[in-house]
Amino acid sequence: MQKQNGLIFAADLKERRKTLNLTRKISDYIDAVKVNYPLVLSTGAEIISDLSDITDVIADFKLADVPHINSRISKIAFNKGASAVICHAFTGEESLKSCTKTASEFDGEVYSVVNMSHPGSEDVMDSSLPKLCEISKKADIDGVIAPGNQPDKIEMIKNKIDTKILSPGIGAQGGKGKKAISAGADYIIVGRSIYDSTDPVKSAKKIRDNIKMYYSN
Ligand code: 3DU
Repeated sequence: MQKQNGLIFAADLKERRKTLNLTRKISDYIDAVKVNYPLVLSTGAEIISDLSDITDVIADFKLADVPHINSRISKIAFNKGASAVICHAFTGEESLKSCTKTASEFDGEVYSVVNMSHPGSEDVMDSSLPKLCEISKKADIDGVIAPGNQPDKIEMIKNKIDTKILSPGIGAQGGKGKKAISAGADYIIVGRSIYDSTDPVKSAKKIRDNIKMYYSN
C-alpha cells in the first residue's frame, strides 16, 4: 500500500455496484479499500478482484483460527487480488506466522489487531496489549490495527512496536482523524462517515484534506 492520502475506506456495504461506484469515485482520496464480512458475504469473494482493479484491497476477516485455516483463508484473499489481510494477534504466534508466511508468497502484507475501538474491548485486550505487540513483532507483521478513538493507546502501541499503525474508530465511533495521526497512526480507516454521508465523495475528500497536513510520508 503506497501512502498518498493516509485514508483507507471501510466498505461495509452490501451492494456490489454501489461499492464499486463509490470506491471508484473516491479513489483519488484513499490509499486502499478495506473489505469485511458484510460486503464479502453479501456479494461474494469476487468483489475483492473487482475492487483490486480500482485500488489496493485489505481483506479484513480478522483471522483468528488455527494456523492452517488462517493460511488457507489468506491464500484465497491474496489469490483474489487482496494486497493485505488482517489477523487477530490473540491466537498466538503460530497462527499469525501462518498469515505472514502465506503473505510472503504473494508479496502481500499482514496487519494484526492488537487492540480495538469499541466499548468492552478493554475487558480482555488492554491487559494483553504488551503481549499482543510482542507476538506481532515475532510474527514479523507489516503493521497493526489500533483504536483511532483512543490516541493514548496509539501512542502506547507506537512505543511498544515500531511498525505501521492503521486506525479505525474515526468519525462514527467518535475518533478524530487529526488526533489519531498526531498520536502516531499512519492511516485512518473510515466507513460510515463516508458511505452514510449525504455526499460521500465530498466527505472522503474532506476527511483526507483534514489529515493530510498532519502526516509525514
Ligand atoms: O466505524 P466505521 O463505520 O468507520 O467502520 C470501522 C471499520 O473498521 C469496520 O469495518 C470495522 O470492522 C473496523 N474496525 C473497527 O471499527 C474497530 C476495530 O478495533 C477494528 C476494526
